[in-house]
Parts: sequence; C-alpha cells; structure tokens
Amino acid sequence: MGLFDRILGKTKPAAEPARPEPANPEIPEAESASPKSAVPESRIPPSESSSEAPPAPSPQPPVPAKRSFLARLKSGLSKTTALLKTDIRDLFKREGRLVDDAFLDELFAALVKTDMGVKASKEIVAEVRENFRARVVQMTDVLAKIKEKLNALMAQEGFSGDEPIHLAESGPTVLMICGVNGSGKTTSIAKLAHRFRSEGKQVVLGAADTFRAAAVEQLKVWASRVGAEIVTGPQGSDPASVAHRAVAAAIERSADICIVDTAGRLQTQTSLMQELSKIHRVINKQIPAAPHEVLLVLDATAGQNGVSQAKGFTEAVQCTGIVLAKLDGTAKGGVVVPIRQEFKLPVKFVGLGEKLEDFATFDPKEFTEALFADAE
Ligand SMILES: Nc1nc2c(ncn2[C@@H]2O[C@H](COP(=O)(O)OP(=O)(O)O)[C@@H](O)[C@H]2O)c(=O)[nH]1
Ligand SMILES: [Mg+2]
Repeated sequence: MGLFDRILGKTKPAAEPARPEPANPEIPEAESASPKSAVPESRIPPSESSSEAPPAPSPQPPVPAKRSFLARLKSGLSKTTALLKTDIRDLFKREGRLVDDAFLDELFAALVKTDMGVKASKEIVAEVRENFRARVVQMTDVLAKIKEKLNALMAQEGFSGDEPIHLAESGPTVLMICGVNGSGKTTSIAKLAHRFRSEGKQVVLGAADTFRAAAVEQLKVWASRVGAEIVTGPQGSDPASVAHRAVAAAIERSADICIVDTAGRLQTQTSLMQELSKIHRVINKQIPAAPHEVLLVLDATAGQNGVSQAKGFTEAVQCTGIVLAKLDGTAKGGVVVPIRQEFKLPVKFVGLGEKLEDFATFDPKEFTEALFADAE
C-alpha cells in the first residue's frame, strides 16, 4: 500500500491562484433577466474585436479523418505511452515471463503510474492473473488482455462518440464551460467554436469570465480568429448577466451555437460554485432545455486531481461531459479511465495542443490503441 500511495502521492493538487470570494455572489437575477439587456451593447462583430485580420471562415469538411485523428491522439499521448512502454518492456526483459506475484505487482505499479487509478489497475491485474497465472507469457498476450479489459472498463452506454454534443432540436444549442483556473476552458471554447464554424454553424460566445479583463481579451481574439460573435461585460460584472445576454443574442440572431465561458474556480469555493449554479439557472430560464451541455474542462496534467474536481463540479451544476485538455503534455493520460469509471461522465473531447486543430472527439477504443501504440 505504501508503495502505491507514494506513486499516487506524487500527484500534487493543481496550484490555484487565490481568488477572493465575491462579497455578494447572489446578485438579483432580475437585473440580468431584463429584456433591455437582450440587445448587448458590448456585442461586437468579429471584424471589430481584434486588430488581427480574422481568416475568412469557410465551411470545411467537419471532423478530421479517422486516421489523422488516431495519429494525433498517438502523438498527444506519447508521454503516457513512453512511460507505459518502458515499464511494460522492463517486465519482459527475458523471452517470456512467468506470471507470478512479483510480475503482477510490477504490472500494477506500471499501470498506476499512468494515473488510471488503483481500482482500474487492480481490475486489470486481476484479469491478467486469472488468465495467465503460473504461466510463461509473451508481452503481446498480456498487452492484448490489458487492452481488452481497459476497453471493457471504459465502455459507456448511450454515448457513441459520433456526435458528442447534444444539439437542440430547434433554436440555439447552449454550451456552458466550467473548470478550475488554467485548465484550458477558453482554449477549448475556441477549439469547439472552430469545429462548429467549420461545419458552417453560426456561433456566439459569451465571455462570462468577468473576473479578469485579460480573460475577455483572450476570448475576443479567439472569437475574431474563428469568426464567432462575442458578448462581453465589464470586468467584475455579474457573469450570469453576460451569459443571459449571450443567449439572448444567439436567439435574436438565430445562431446555431452559444458557448458560455466561465471564470476558473475551485470545487471547494462554495460561493463561486453557487455563482455557477446561478449562471446555469439564468440560461435555463431563457431556454428550458438549456444549457444543452455543461462541459467540465479538466487539465490532464493534473492527473488524479481531476477526479475530485469532476465530483465538485457535478454537484454544483449537472455536468454532461468532460473535455480533457493538455493530454499532449502529460504522462498521466490514464486519468481518462477513473473519470469514466467513477462519474459515468463521458469524456467528449480531448485537447492535444494549443492550436485550434489540436482537438478531437474521444473514442475509448482508439484511446486504448493509442495508449499502447508501438508497445508490441
Ligand atoms: N499543450 C496544451 N496546452 C493547452 C491545451 N489547452 C489549453 N492549453 C494551454 O493552457 C493554458 C491555459 O489555457 P486557458 O484556455 O487560458 O485556460 P482557462 O483558464 O481554463 O481558460 C494556455 O496557455 C493554453 O494555451 C492543450 O490541449 N494542450
Ligand atoms: Mg479562461
């Protein structure tokens, strides 16, 4: 136990810049529900929002071809794969290896290191024990069994991975994005907006991270680049009001998609979590089925820490899925497994870099393939 605790203990909680809690987090909703605010003064057309000339948004083929997706995923997961590869190869230094307790312990340690969690690692080891105990096995046999078990562990009902976003039958589809500071929310919004734009959809962004002026500026630049409209509010203003105006603008413009950014917060900051619920309520008052998706953006480099974040956010607002950002920067890519196992929350997208294209829908089978790419 000590060994595994130590292995897991290396995952530090994500450092979070201290953020003062607002004195009065519950600003009356009446203000934001005012019909006057339906025409946002601060809504700016993309061409005026940045000095950079935005590229003309042209409808392109939407989703990248499967092959390029797998290649991208493989390169994104390369750090996790390299770790696994080294550890698993080390288990098979000799031709074949006897599956005994020592082998199973080493295998467990290798799996846990990827942050797939003790539970999943134990289940995989149990499967290997059951199938190969006291036998001399080749690496390929064990790998095939590990992949099979991983796929079974990650199998999720009701989510095919084809269209990860639950689209509204009519009117705008509203997506609300939440997560801790720096997890990759704004970048993921830009990537999502880019994806929708390339499908020819009209997108309105709501800059409801009113906490930092820089956050609004960052989203403005992205809006301009992807050709989306943006609704903003003054720094420190009520984020629910910005969210309200963004949805109102999307309705007024008959836009297809409205994506609402929110300020980073810790799942332990009660009043900020209440603020998030308020944004959710305000959006829901405008469109009864909205927000159609509440996506929690997790930083894959935080590994297991993401699991407790998912719990806190899901309690405050019903999250519908996860965007796992920064998968390219970590050897802890295995964290997808406990997130899927423990929350029954689909990992809908993965972030594989800082560019707009570095984004892919998540498919568990491809994930397993990529995780063990070239290990054989
Ligand atoms: N390598 C990598 N960096 C990312 C990814 N997503 C976001 N980032 C970077 O992470 C940092 C924080 O992202 P940001 O979107 O501002 O986070 P937010 O505070 O949650 O809105 C920025 O430097 C981004 O460029 C990703 O998938 N891969
Ligand atoms: Mg942000």
